[in-house]
Amino acid sequence: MTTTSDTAATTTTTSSTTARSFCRFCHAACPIEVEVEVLDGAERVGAVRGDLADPLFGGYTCIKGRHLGDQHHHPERLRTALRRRPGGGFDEIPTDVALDEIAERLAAVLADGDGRAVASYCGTATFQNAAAHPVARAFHAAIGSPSMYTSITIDQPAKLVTPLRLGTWAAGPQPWSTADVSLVVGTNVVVSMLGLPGGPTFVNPLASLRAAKRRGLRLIVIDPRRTETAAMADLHLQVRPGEDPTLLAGMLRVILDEGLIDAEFCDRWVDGLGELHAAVSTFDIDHVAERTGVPADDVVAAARLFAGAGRGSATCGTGPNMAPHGTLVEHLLGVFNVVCGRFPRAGEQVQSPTGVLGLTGAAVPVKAQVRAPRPELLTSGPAARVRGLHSILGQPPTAALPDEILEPGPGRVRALLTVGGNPVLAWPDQGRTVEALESLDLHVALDIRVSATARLADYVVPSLLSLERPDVPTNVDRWFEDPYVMYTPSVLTPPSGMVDEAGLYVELARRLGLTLELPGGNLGPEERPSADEVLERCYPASRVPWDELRSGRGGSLREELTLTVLPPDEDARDRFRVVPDGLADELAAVRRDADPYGGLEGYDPEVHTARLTSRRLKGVFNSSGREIERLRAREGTSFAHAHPSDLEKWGVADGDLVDVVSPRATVRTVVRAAPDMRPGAVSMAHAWGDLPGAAGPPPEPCVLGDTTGRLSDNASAYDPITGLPVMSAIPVAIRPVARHR
Ligand SMILES: Nc1nc2c(c(=O)[nH]1)N[C@H]1C(S)=C(S)[C@@H](COP(=O)(O)OP(=O)(O)OC[C@H]3O[C@@H](n4cnc5c(=O)[nH]c(N)nc54)[C@H](O)[C@@H]3O)O[C@H]1N2
Ligand SMILES: Nc1nc2c(c(=O)[nH]1)N[C@H]1C(S)=C(S)[C@@H](COP(=O)(O)OP(=O)(O)OC[C@H]3O[C@@H](n4cnc5c(=O)[nH]c(N)nc54)[C@H](O)[C@@H]3O)O[C@H]1N2
Ligand code: SF4
Ligand SMILES: [Mo]
Repeated sequence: MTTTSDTAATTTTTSSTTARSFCRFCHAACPIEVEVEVLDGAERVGAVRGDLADPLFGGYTCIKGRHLGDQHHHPERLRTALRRRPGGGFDEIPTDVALDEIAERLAAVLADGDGRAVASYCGTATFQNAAAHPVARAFHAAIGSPSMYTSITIDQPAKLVTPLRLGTWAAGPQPWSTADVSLVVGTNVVVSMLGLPGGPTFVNPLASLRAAKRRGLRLIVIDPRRTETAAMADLHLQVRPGEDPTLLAGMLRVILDEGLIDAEFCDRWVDGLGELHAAVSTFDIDHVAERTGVPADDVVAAARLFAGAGRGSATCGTGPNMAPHGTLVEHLLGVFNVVCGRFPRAGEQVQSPTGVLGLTGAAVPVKAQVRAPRPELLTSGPAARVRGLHSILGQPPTAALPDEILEPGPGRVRALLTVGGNPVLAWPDQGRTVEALESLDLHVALDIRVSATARLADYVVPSLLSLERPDVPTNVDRWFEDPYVMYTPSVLTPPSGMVDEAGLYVELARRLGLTLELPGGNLGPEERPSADEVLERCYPASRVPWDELRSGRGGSLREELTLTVLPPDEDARDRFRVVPDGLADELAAVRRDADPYGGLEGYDPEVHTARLTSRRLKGVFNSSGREIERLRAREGTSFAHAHPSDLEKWGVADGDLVDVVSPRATVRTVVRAAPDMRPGAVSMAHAWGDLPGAAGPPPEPCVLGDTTGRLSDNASAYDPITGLPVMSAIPVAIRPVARHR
């Protein structure tokens, strides 16, 4: 195995040491202190606590992070590779043997001449390993395969699209720490830690929000649920799920009608204001109020509060991105920032838009000017074989992957490496997903345990976990508003017979005789680099030299890394385009149609009268965590939360079993009366449950829940640019289930 590295703990004596590291249970990278006990030569993670000495996070952790030990030493943790037996079930085999066989079978697929046939799906765990994506990309380049899928495209793929259609500000968004107002749409940072640039910080979010409000921040939240974040809001618009396009168009109309824009900024940098005004002018306030369920006065007040403030951005999370017209919503939010000129100007201090560490590129001088839209990039990437979709910025659409596997013909995806992801529970349209996974010629899963997806794989390869490898926080590097840097060595000695997400590709490349062209130099098949050497070769442009990074322990603030925005080039001519091709038509369709479900097969407005939204739970991370008893105990199951008045309407009581019926499928769970929900909206967490039918009828109480992904339909209604099907604001009926006792 290549994945060895310096370790901070000793393995020889019976002892206890404390290592400083950062948590990677989720993306948020909270700095931690990890007690490592060594008993008879075996290391065990003891207590995990927040690093009180950290200058930014100040010791924040959540319940998941504090259970990192349980995750690492879980009895179900996979310690050797598994190979599917012809008759069903798995045989344990040495990981080296599994990797040899996998490489051989990949070579056979590649020998047929089409690199496209070999795909990867890199799930959330790959985002918590800085080396994973650069190495996976190099592997795909080496085999000539554009089929490198990630969970980004079933998350907020509109975030790839908006900059290409609207344009970007080279100096990034205004830092949230200087905002007077913050407009937050369909995101719940207090639970999710989603640190959208320009929006509320993910660093100790509740305390940060409280402090910001004390200094005068006005918070506007648009969410059908009175979330933990909405509870902090000055103005909470409890929108009907799926109706944000109408609400935002109505608010933009108010801003434009009342001339609340930054006229000077718009003159200099913005094209299409007149077209925009015309496109939103049909969204009269009475229509907006009726359609969205938000009182007209609140719509107007929110528009005035946002546009009337001096500084502060609008940001959008997963909820509306996954609802119908997700790219439209994300674009309109971008337009709020553009017309109000909410961007840093020359002389202001900002972090580098490439991240404090500059991990994702050299720290270029940042200028106060627009980078032009690049709409041609929406269709110039490799074409999908279905639905007229394209890879956008190197990201092929995951929601089309099942069909790429199932559709016969040249270019069919025949082999899949599922790396740190759980398609069976997390992809939309579980029925189609399972059908596709079962028809692969080769399916390999790299996981820490036998997940629902791994159960369908031909090989399951045991993965190293976070405390067993060095890392830098690539996910959040771009989100820090302070010049904060951090590195962790491997806290534990990496167990033998396991690889990490990058190591899998390194091992396969070696066996296939491939050279991986990494940003910091080639990695030849003869080399056996340490995990630290791989990391360094992935990020040669780090603004802090690697030796210096590695010699530090814990996070630190580096004032010298702060950047000052430079004036624009004198001949800067690029401008934002607020109404790109297709936008006015899409807005007109929103205004015209009675609901956003045109084309959704089986949809009946008389039957599917409720709208199912998603939520995150503090105790679990997507499908990860509920295998850990103390985390599962906290969450219980994935309840269907709905307003008490809805429960009455459906004839059910808190704690009853219900069927949640979408036009595509049904899931069963326990209903919970939730006064924080808007009537007509239902809220469930995703990625619970199991393979369809695997668990039989749910026990009572239904401890393992069910998976909402089954309710989506990939094929009949999807975003025409991103291919994302309806994954939030899913139209559903709620039906009581006869109790079996
Ligand atoms: N209906 C609905 N569907 C959704 C969403 C929603 O809101 N609603 N959200 C979507 C979003 S935003 C996302 S990002 C996707 C998530 O999609 P996925 O990334 O596919 O799902 P996860 O459950 O995060 O999968 C993580 C897997 O990695 C394993 N794992 C945990 N730690 C490690 C590790 O260190 N190494 C390795 N190799 N494996 C590890 C876990 O056991 C698990 O099997 O789901 C999407 N699906
Ligand atoms: N503890 C924990 N943290 C996580 C995760 C987890 O599973 N657990 N998952 C991680 C992942 S993969 C991601 S991508 C991020 C996501 O981070 P967020 O986007 O903040 O995710 P949620 O907390 O689900 O917040 C989505 C919100 O959108 C609202 N919503 C749903 N539909 C609509 C709609 O149509 N309109 C409007 N206006 N609102 C709507 C929901 O009520 C919910 O409050 O969280 C990450 N963090
Ligand atoms: S929020 Fe929790 S799980 Fe995420 S990094 Fe911080 S401690 Fe870990
Ligand atoms: Mo996500």
